[in-house]
Amino acid sequence: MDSPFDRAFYNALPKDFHWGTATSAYQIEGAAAVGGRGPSIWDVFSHTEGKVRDRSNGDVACDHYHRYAADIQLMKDLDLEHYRFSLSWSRVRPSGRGNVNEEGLDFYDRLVDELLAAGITPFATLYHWDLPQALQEAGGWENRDTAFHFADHAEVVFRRLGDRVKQFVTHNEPWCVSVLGHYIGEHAPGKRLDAAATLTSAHHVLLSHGLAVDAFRASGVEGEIGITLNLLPVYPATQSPEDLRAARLHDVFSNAWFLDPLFKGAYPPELEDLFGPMPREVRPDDLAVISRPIDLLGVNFYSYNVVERAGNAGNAERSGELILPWNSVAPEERVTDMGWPVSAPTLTDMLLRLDREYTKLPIYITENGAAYEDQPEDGQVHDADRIAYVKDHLEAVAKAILGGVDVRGYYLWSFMDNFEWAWGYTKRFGMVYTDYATLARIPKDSALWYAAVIRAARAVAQG
Ligand code: IFM
Repeated sequence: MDSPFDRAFYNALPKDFHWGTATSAYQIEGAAAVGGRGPSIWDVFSHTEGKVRDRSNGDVACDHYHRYAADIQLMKDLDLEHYRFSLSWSRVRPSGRGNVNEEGLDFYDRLVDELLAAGITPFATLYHWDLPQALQEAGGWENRDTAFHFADHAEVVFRRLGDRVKQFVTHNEPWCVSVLGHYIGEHAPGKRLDAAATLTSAHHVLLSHGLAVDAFRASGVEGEIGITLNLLPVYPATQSPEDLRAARLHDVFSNAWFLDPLFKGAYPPELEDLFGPMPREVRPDDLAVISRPIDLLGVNFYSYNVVERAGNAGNAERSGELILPWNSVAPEERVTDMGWPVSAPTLTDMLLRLDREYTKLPIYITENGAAYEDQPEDGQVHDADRIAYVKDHLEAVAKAILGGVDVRGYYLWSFMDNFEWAWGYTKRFGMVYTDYATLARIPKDSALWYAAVIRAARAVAQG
């Protein structure tokens, strides 16, 4: 299959651009009760009636725990060069603190060795939402101690994998941990409408990030560390002061809440307009820890929004029961199977803005992709929509690079169809199709297309 890009596209990218794909532990590993793994909040949540659309859970998922070698062989066959995975905290430390489970660490050791043997560079996420249940029972992310337990856990991982893994992110999408987990209730631990818990959990996640960065520096590991945020460009429907204010508040809610403390050492004042006063758990000295210098920023990107002011409570947008002071009016002529509007140029905008307003650090697109209703036909999956989505977003990345943004890599979400949290197995994000009845993997057209893109990029880079 020919690459759809012209030479100018490849020439825009740095020669060692990271071509990769991404997954997370709970979404693919399965083996929930194997090898000494302790339960996480997602085991408990997914086994609670009414929490997951198709009543499924991650007990088996893609069974990657047992099939990792074949999965890595498939990655190699697809010419992938980089792989972002997450570690299950409760596989490494079943209760979140105290005893380390050597069998759990051994799994990640084998995974990393197998990747390196296949010529694929590992990129590790330390936390992708699966908090050990024992820590939740002690208050979860609302308890300040959890931040310190996370840093201890991170240190164990650095010591064990840091000789071979050279890039880490502490957290994946703190917004989801806090808002989906403590306000909207769609994610574990499933708290709803608790503004104090929402602000406090977000703060402790950020604090734990800073503490883990300190642990990384102290470990002496030669490598890079950062954090991954899910960012959403927000545009006002008109230039009226009311719509501009609505867009600003939505931006605070989705982006500045996390970007500001990390890169400016302060929370945006408008956060209080949304959630009320900052709880006392937010200690002023914490901001210095949260804003410790990092080496890279991970950006997860899926969609965008256009908003107008909410005229009154009756037509304001509801998120859970949170009455948000804006109405979403993004055009919906092109949406994914998640219902998320698609507009790749908004990714360019977001990257240019990060460079302008927040950081000159290397940026990695640690996730980008789309769910579509894929169906195998005679052993093939023709996912033209996904190819178009990824192509447009890669072009948007190249445009940002030409605009001066230091983007170093792209990790397609996801390597294979997997457990999509509250949506269970009903949404398919993979470039590889997972047949959940047999657990067979079928590379979709997008996987073959992406492999061709990578091969062409390699040929250009080699001159
Ligand atoms: O599947 C998730 C992933 O775990 C985090 N980022 C968004 C993806 C799609 O919803």
